[in-house]
Parts: sequence; C-alpha cells; structure tokens
Amino acid sequence: MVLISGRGSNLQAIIDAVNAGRLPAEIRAVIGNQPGAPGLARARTAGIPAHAIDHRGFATREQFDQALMRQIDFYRPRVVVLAGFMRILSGAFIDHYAGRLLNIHPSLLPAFPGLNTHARALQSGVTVHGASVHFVTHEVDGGPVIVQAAVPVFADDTPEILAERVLMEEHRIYPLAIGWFLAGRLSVENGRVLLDGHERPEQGLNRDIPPSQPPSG
Ligand code: NHR
Ligand code: GAR
Repeated sequence: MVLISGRGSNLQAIIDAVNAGRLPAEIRAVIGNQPGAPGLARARTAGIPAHAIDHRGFATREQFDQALMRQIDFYRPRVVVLAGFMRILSGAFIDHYAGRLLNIHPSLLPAFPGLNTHARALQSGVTVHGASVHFVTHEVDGGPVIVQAAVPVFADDTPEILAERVLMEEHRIYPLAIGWFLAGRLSVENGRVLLDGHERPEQGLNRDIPPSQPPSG
C-alpha cells in the first residue's frame, strides 16, 4: 500500500522495481490525499487501484485519518509506504500501523526534519545531503532509520538541482528498504535498525578508517 500526495516518482520507482523483478511485492493500492495528484494517474496506468481521499473534506485530522485507515485496511496490506505523503498522521494512525509504516524523507536524518529540506540544507552550508528511509513513529521524521544515501552539495546548487540529485538516490534506496522489510530482514533494537540482525557498515561510516597519523618530525 503506497500513500502519496503529488508527483509520485518514488511510487514509480517502486512500480518499476516490482515489474523488473527487483522487488518481490504486489502493490495492492495507492491512495492520495490530493485528488489531482499525478501519482494516482501513474498507479492507474500500471493497473493498480488508486483512490483519492481529499483531506479537505474532513473537519479534523483524526476524521481524515480514520477514513484513510478504513480504505487501507480494506486491502489488508503487509506494509504501508509513505512516498511523498505530505500530511502529518495522528497518533491513532501511527499506532494502528506501528512497525509496518515506512517513510522516505529528503534529508540525512536527524538533519533537517520537516519541510523544505533542500533549501534549508543549502542555507546551512552543509557539503553532504541526502535521503533517509525510516520507520514512522509519533515523532515526525524521528523514527528509526533503515537506510540512507548521501549526495554531494555543490557551490552553485539550487534547491531544485539538489532535490533532483537526492531524488535519484531516493529511487534507489526505497525499493531496497521495502524489499528488506517484506523479506523479514529488519528488526529494531534500542532504536537502531538491524538488517539480518546486524548493523549495516555504512551506519558507522568512518569506524573502519584509522585515525590519521600525526605529522612526523
Ligand atoms: N506522521 C507522523 N506521525 N510521523 C512521521 O514521521 C510522518 C508523518 C506524516 C508524514 C512524512 C514527512 C516527511 O518525510 C511524514 C512523516 C509532512 C509534514 C508536514 O508538516 C511534515 C513531515 C512529513 C510530511 N505537513 C503539513 C501538515 O500540516 C502539510 C504540508 C502540506 O500539505 O504541504 O500536515 O517530510
Ligand atoms: C520526495 O523527495 C520525498 O522524499 C519528499 O517529497 C518528494 C516526493 O516526490 N517527501 C517529503 O518531503 C515528505 N514530506 P515524489 O512524489 O515524486 O515521490
């Protein structure tokens, strides 16, 4: 089950991975909170049931989330994937899908949670940026990180150019992470995600690099 709000390029990457046999999964349905979301058309083109549930038709966040849950549960999915989904989800929703709700966020969390990450990264002067796939918890963009991918930031980057560079990596890591989850290879211990019971090497990126030698003489 994939939830979207807009363009749906991550959805497309997941569809492509399934169709290419790189992701053993079935996308049961796609739900969007924006009726005009291009991602819903992508789903229909791929023969996947697509539903729009417009959040503006509900008096409260909780009522929207209840409607969303009803539609999702109709399909009995094993995992619920947020792919550019732009609505904060309420506690009841998070609890209902605890442990099987994934998000992709366009920054190297815990840096730049929330919105407008690329502009904020440029503003802050970081030289490395990227994307994170994480389990969704009550703390927005604060759940355990499954996998991250980094890209360089160049001096003449605009938010749009940087977003595009990050997006290429998103399309690579999201199908990967979903596959790990569905294969039962992920676990969470002390707030850290393990793959096959081990921390992945890149989570401690520099730990195998010996400290540099002090200058001699
Ligand atoms: N819900 C919970 N409870 N926890 C998370 O970690 C969530 C979540 C819902 C969405 C995606 C997240 C991101 O990857 C996500 C993670 C939207 C907002 C936001 O402020 C923040 C984070 C994320 C998504 N949305 C505004 C709101 O009032 C609306 C903005 C809009 O419609 O354009 O919901 O960044
Ligand atoms: C992606 O970059 C995704 O990481 C980000 O929005 C874009 C959606 O693109 N998600 C968020 O910012 C969540 N708040 P897409 O619709 O083409 O997949």
